[in-house]
Amino acid sequence: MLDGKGQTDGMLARINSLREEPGGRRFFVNDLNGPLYIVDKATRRITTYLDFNGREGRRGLFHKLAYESGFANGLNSFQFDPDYRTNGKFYTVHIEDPSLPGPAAPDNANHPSLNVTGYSTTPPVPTPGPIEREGVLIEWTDSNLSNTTFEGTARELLRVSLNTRIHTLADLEFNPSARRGDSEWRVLYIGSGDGGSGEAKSSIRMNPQRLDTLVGKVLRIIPDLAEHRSTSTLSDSGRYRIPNDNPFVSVEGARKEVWAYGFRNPHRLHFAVDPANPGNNRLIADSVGLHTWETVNIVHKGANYGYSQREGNETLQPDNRTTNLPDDDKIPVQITDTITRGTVTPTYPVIQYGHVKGGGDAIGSGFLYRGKLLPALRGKYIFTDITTGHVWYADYREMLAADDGKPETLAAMHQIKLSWVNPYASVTPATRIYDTIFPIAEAAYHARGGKGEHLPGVALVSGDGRADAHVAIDAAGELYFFTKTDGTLRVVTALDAGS
Ligand SMILES: [Ca+2]
Ligand SMILES: [Ca+2]
Repeated sequence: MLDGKGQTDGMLARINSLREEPGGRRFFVNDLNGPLYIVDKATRRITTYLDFNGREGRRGLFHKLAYESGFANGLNSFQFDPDYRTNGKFYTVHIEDPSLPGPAAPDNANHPSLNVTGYSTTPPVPTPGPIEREGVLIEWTDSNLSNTTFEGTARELLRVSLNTRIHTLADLEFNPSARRGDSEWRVLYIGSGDGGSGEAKSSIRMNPQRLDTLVGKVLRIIPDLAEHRSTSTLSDSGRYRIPNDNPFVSVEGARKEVWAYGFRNPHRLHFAVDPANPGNNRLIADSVGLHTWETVNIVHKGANYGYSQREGNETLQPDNRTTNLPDDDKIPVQITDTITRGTVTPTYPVIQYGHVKGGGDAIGSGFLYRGKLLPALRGKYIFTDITTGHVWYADYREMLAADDGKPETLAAMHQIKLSWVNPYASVTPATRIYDTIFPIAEAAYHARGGKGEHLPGVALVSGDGRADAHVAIDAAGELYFFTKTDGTLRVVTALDAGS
């Protein structure tokens, strides 16, 4: 229970993502505070599978876990290997504060079934400027998938230096339509935030544009050294491979891992799969904006999404205000801070909304709905605003049409209203329709002991309180909502799609 008005960080679960285990029996849910939980679908029993939080006498694995505050710090994301049922592998990203005491390798004192023999860390991939955090990608292999405990090995794949505590290494996605033998099979896409560099008024402002950094990018790697050997090269660290068809592998000075660049915080990736037409499958990145535009982007190989020279479909000026695009809409291809190689026309979002009333402060997760419970939403991309708790949809075909090289064409957004019965009320009330998930999270927060008048946190558009609203889908494509601030996970069984 909560006992005060403060941030719920460290007190309630800060669920950051939910994934259904291949095979469909259990959900895995990661909590920024450190635990990776298993939720049994039949019994709803919750078990702590791994705990990453080994800070200051805590029992978890990592002494340097940075989890206390800031957004997307802690156990940030995880993803199952496409061949998980056979190989037991999954991947995690967590955030460390390198200035904290203790080793960076996992301490298995309280997790003896994790075999750390031979485990070693990797040198952090440098990022120009001061460093406050490191984003760490680890491959885990569980030798027994039939229980709720981890027993097996782990291997650090990648460690990225981050300038500040915001916009960290984030989401992990495999192409769900890839099959064994395809060039995309078991190829991992990584959303890598800019570490806060792009809004700085110093030289690190160029980091998201620089091809010699891994920040402000979507990265593409092959985690398994035995996979695609003839069509890839070994990474500098020797821990993963890099596909030969990545766009910058032959550009001198560029990081070969880069798939697309010029992002501020592409913290949510989603592979949209169109069952009717595989030609419509796309990788989508939801990226959080600075002062003006939240964006949904269709990710193309080698494309430059403009940040920190663009935000949404406008120019971002050095003072962080936005203005109209220039007549000659080109920006240099930046290899380092001083070396450029030609110019490129930026690629623009297919959806954007402003930091205004009716909009929001920070885009959350999004998914192309393909479930059965909500037929009206099939073929729609559903996404949230984190702070206000707005839920919207856009027609996926409109999004594909807006991916046309023209900054002014965008897919329309439509509000989704939520029907909810408050289970915390003393008398069972009638079902109410809500415009956002915010009041739903607030009711749960109060029922669980939250004493603040509103949810914790503050933001420009949401005002007092942040809903921290996210959406997820299960293997059948059905929707789930979760809100970090009240620590609650909800299944969506029906929606009233408003206009
Ligand atoms: Ca196990
Ligand atoms: Ca367009």
